[in-house]
Amino acid sequence: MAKVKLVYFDFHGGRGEPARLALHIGGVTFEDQRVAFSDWPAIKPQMPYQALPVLEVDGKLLAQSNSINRFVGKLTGLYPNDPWQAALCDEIMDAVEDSTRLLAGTFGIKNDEEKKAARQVLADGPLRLSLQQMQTRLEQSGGNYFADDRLTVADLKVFAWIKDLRSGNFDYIPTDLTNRVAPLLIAHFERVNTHPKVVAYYASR
Ligand SMILES: N[C@@H](CCC(=O)N[C@@H](CS)C(=O)NCC(=O)O)C(=O)O
Repeated sequence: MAKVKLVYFDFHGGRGEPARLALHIGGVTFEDQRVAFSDWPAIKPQMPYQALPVLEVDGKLLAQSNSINRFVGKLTGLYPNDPWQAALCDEIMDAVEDSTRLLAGTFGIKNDEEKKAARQVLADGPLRLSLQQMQTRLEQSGGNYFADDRLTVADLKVFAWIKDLRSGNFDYIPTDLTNRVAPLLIAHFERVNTHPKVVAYYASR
């Protein structure tokens, strides 16, 4: 049995959360290394792209969140075998990455008024559009899951993203944005959130 460690920051969300959930759902024993922000500068240079998440498997490092999600999805049975369904799974994970990058682009804005303006533009424009597009893709895949008509890492990726958007952690991103513009994503969020293994995961934290 491979020795697996997931290295990510210490919060429920972000790019590391889908892999944590997938490993938990799949019953894979793993070390959940949570890096304090104060420890990050010392660890950063050792990471392949100086960023997290990073998955360590028997001492070997794998970076880039969606690559980790695919690998973990294959380990846990949460990634489609069918090439087309796998591609749909990849597509939605990349769509979430596009939006994540846009929001991450505002993290470094020091001036609060500038940050407010930038985030309002995002919320009213590209983030809103992306949520609507994801909702359409969900409908086109049958309405319940994004690929393979069952839970996959794609659903966990969207779940973690919607969780982040609703968290209130991002000033000036309205927490009800998804409710207003993409209600089917909220229904999808609840579908994942009430999965017995997801309930058990958060209850254990
Ligand atoms: N493309 C990368 C982006 C990774 C990334 O930017 N991670 C953020 C956290 S979500 C990070 O490590 N930030 C700290 C830093 O860049 O110093 C991925 O998908 O994993």
